[in-house]
This record gives sequence, C-alpha cells and structure tokens, in this order.
Amino acid sequence: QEELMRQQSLGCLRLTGTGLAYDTLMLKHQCTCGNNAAHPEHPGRLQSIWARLQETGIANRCERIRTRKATLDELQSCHSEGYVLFYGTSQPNRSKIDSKKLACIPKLNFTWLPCGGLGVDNDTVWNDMHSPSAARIAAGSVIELAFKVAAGELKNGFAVVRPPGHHAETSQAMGFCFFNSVAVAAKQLRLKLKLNKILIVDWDVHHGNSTQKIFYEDPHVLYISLHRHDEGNFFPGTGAPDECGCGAGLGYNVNIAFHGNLDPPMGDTEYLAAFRSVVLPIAREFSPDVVLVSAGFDAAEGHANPLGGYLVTPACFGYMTRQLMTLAGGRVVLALEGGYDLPAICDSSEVCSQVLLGEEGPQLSERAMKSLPNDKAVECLQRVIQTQSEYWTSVRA
Ligand code: 6DK
Ligand code: ZN
Repeated sequence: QEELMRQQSLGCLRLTGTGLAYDTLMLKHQCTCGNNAAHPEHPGRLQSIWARLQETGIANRCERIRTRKATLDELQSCHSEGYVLFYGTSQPNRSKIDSKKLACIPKLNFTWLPCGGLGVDNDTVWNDMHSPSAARIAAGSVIELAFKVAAGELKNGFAVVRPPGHHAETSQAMGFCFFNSVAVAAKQLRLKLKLNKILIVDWDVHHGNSTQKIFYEDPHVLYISLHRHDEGNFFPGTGAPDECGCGAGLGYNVNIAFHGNLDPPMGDTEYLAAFRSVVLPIAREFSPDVVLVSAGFDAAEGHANPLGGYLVTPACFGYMTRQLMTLAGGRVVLALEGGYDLPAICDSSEVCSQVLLGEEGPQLSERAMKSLPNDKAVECLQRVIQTQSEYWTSVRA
C-alpha cells in the first residue's frame, strides 16, 4: 500500500514536465563552403528556434534533458552495420574501418559540390569532422526524450535537432538525412521498453521514405504521413496512397498524399480535414502507447517551391499537436525534421511548445475552421479513406 502511494505521488510529480532536447554540437554539422544560403538545412535553423524558445521563456518552462550520442548499436536497429560505422565515425578513424564491413554501402565516396564543399549528393552536405557526432546526437536526443516520455518521467517533449532523419535509408544517406532518429527511437522503445504500439505521425511536407520502409511489415508501428506527393513528382517521390504496408504490417502505413502541383496549394483547412477524417480516427482505433512526430515545418506558409509551397500556419501545427495529445495519455514527442523559412519555423516551434506545455497558444482562424477543403484535397482524402477503410473500421463511410 505504501509503495503504491509512493508510486502514485511520484506519478503526479513526474507527469508535469515538457522535455526539451537541444545541443549546440548539432550546429557544427555544416558545409565546409561556409555559405548557408547554398544549403537550406543549415545551423541557423536550430539556432534561431532555440533563441526563440529562450526569448519567450518557453525554454525555462520546459525541462532541458541531457543529450547524448546514439550508440552504434542503437543506430544499427534501423541502419546496416557498415553504414553506421561509416557515417557514425569521424575522421581519421573512419579510414581505419575494415572495408569488408563497408561493402553494403552503395556510395562509398563523398563528392565535391559546386559550392566547394563535400556531400553525399548535392542536397546532403557532409562535414568530415562534425557531421557524425551531430547526426548521432540528433538520434540520441530523440531516443532519450522518447524514453523519458514513454516511462512517464516527462509528460511530453520536443527535440530540437538536426540533421533531420526521415529520408535516411538503411544504407543510403539522402535528402539532408543520415540517421533516421525517429525510427531509431521507435525501435528502441519496442526493444527496451517492450512497447507494443507506437504511432509515428510525419507532418513534414516531404514523405518519410525511410520511416515507411523500415516499418512497412511491422504492425506494431503505425506510420501516418501527410505530404505533398504530386503523383510522385515531389521529393522523394515515394508515399503514394496505395502504399499501405505489407505482410503483417498491411494497413499500418497511411499516406495522405496531397497532389495538384500547388494548384491550389494546401493549407490549414486541408490539414484539418485530413486530421478529422483520417489521422485521428485511425490513430484512436490503433490506440498507441506513445506518439512520435516527425515534426518538419516545411509545409508552413513561407516556404516557396521547391521546398514546400504549402500554407500551413503556426496555429495549425499547434492544433495538430493538441489533437495528438488526446492519444496515448498525452505521451507525445515532437522531433524536428525539415523547415527552412526561419520566421515560420520559429513561430511554429513556439506554438507547438506552448501547446505541449498546456498553454493556450494562438487560435485557428475562423476561415480555416469553417471553409471546406479544396477539391484536390477532397479527392486525395476520399482515395485514402477508400484504401484504408479496408483495414480501419473507423474511417468507413
Ligand atoms: N533540395 C526534409 O525536409 C528534407 O524532408 C527535404 C529534402 C529535399 C531535397 C530536394 C530539394 C534543395 C532545394 C533547394 C535548395 C537546395 C536543395 F528531411 C527533412 F529535412 F525533413 O528540394
Ligand atoms: Zn521536408
């Protein structure tokens, strides 16, 4: 009885905090050309978000958690051994890796970029000294935060991390990503905390090809992505609505693939409709133990083509966060993915953090709440509903 009371009181104390993960070491991942303008995924993104969270006092109202590098072992739960050794080790130690172990990596050499820096490809810059630790700290931060929230030490949390992760395949870096931090955290929660049901919501404007692939046959991890698809003509091209998992994982992959080539662009109304008609019904039916969000802010107003072109407002990101907090006893962890317009990502991060803290935050506009989604979005949602109604009774018309 006494032990029970002790645990209950601990529970009350524990469930109060919003965790925040940030580490300046992640700023050191940057192109050696030194020209931020040439690379949208630059350190200023994280710096400005962090500055905003401090200026607003939000950082003080949150609990800063200790960051760490993800271990090679943890990273190997989602990536091949050779890949983890190669991208997880900085020079000069990388040169000493047994080349037999690297055989699985398709591209073993970095290329010189037009800007004068080094990269895996034109998008994905590489810093021989600092990129491995930055990418490992990004993943380690998400793991730490997810564990604290899943274990009930924190109510929820926000990992302000870079480089992003949702495009990084098992053995291929791409789209600014090296390690899929959110996927690794989900795997670790499965392996170490034995969680049965993990929901990953990905509202970055790009489809998380890697997250989809890693959990494609896994019924324990439900992946729901909202993204610009344009019939495969928007990066990375994957994420069609009929890709809905396979084997035991059939039905546990949900692609809300917007199309229409920005004619018209999607905005709050369309994201709200997607949440009401697909995301929330399926998520409730799944009834997750924890919710991880690949929280890119590049669907935000302020992102021009080719990096977005959509019109989602900070209030809408806050709304989506609040809705997800009704799941899993509020155990929600946001992890930054993309987002390149600094004012937009600062505003969006601020609002999402406010919501996590239980503060009011700005309200959605009357227009967003009352107007009907555009025809292209309706078409898209109908197609998703039709596909997913096979697996989820809650979305059946
Ligand atoms: N490259 C991401 O936001 C990454 O999903 C998006 C990667 C897009 C690659 C193609 C592209 C540009 C555009 C403009 C200038 C340089 C390169 F992983 C996340 F970060 F989350 O648009
Ligand atoms: Zn993106």
